[in-house]
This record gives sequence, C-alpha cells and structure tokens, in this order.
Amino acid sequence: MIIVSLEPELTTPITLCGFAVSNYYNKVKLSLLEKNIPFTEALVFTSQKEEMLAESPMGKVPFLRTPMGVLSESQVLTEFIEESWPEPALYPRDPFKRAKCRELIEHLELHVELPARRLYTEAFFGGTVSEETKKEVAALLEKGLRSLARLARFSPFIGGDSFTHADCAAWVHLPLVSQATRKIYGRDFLDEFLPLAKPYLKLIGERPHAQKVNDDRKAATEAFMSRPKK
Ligand SMILES: N[C@@H](CCC(=O)N[C@@H](CS)C(=O)NCC(=O)O)C(=O)O
Repeated sequence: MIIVSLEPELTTPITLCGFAVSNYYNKVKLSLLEKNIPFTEALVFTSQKEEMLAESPMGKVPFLRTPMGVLSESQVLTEFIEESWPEPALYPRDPFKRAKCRELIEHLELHVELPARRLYTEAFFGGTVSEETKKEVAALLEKGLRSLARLARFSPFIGGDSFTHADCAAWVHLPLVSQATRKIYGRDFLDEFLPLAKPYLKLIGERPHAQKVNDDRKAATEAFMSRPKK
C-alpha cells in the first residue's frame, strides 16, 4: 500500500484572500480558526481586472492561495480545508449526517443568502432596489426560511449537538437576512420564519473565534465605508 502524505506541502501556510466585510470570507475564516489551521490573510477587493480573474474567475471573494494553486468558491474552500486537515472534524463522521450538514449549507446559501443578497445594495450600500425585486425576494425568502426551519435543529447547533461548518455558514449569513429585511420591509424575516435563530446566533457569537471574526469584520466595515470613493 502506498501512503501519500499531504503534510510537507501543507506546512506552507495558506492565504485566505478577500476582505473581512464579506460574509463568505468570514464563513471560511471561522472554519479555519475553529480548526486551528495556520493561515495568513491577504486584503483583496472584488474586481473584474485580469490579475483578479486569474485567481478568482468570477472576480469574487473569498479565494484561497495554497502551495498547490488557487481555489475559489467558499464551499470548495471549506471542503478542501476539511479534507486536508481532518482534525478537529467540523463535519460528522457518519456519511448521512455529513450530507445533512452539507444540505443545511446548500439551503442557507441557495435559498436564503442568495435571494437576500439582492437587497444588499439598498440595505447596506446606499443604492436602490426596484419594488419588483423586493416583492420577488420577499416570496423567495419566505419559502427559503420556511424550508430552513424544517432542517435546522438549533439543539444547540444548527445541525444538532456538534459545531460544524454549517454553523460557520449560518452565523455569517443569517444576521444579514435579519438586517436586510428590517431595512427593506420593516419586518424581521428571521424572527418571523426562524424564531429560534436569534438565541442560536448569540450562542455562536460567544465563541472566541467568532468574536475574533466579528471584531475584524467591524474594523473592516468602518474602513470600507470611509474609503475614498473613486
Ligand atoms: N458563491 C460564492 C459567493 C461569494 C460572493 O458572492 N462574494 C461576494 C462578497 S461577499 C463578492 O465577491 N461579490 C462581488 C461580485 O459578486 O462580483 C462563494 O461561496 O464564494
């Protein structure tokens, strides 16, 4: 039997690229911190410039520089991290439970965060969103959150009794849904359709690594908002 070790290459630190205002960046950052993986951070803003697209083909953040090359898409980063550094495990060992955990992440991102994202321009960045979009997003969010309510356990973690990558995703995405819907509709969709979420988010937010991510996020948000406009 040939045993291939990833150790030598992975002793070179990996670099998480993006900025700490991004929920997707913070999702991966929290996973890295919770797994005690050494990494560095590089401040990179979204762009469509060639040098950015060479590393992140959609010009999005986060992306991860590794000794073997660059990876984009936060969930791909999460999977790479888990497979490269299996301990401490942030997925259940059992394949079915592991799949249930990934199912939560998919639901959160496809059916909750993605529709909510269409509100962010107006909710957070001073832009405007059409009434038609607001109506469409409200219906999608209601459906997405109701579906998430069927899957989420909150006992005490989103998937059950252990902290997983699904908590890293939920903790960064769900507060934005609450803030954006309050701003746009004057209603908190999280309270309405996922009432157990708030105490759960508080619990996750008390974790030291979550506090670190949050402190960095606040500092980055201030810097981002006061940056010189082009
Ligand atoms: N599916 C992507 C989403 C990442 C994403 O949307 N990132 C935002 C920042 S939070 C971004 O880069 N936006 C710029 C753009 O869409 O061009 C992932 O999971 O990495």
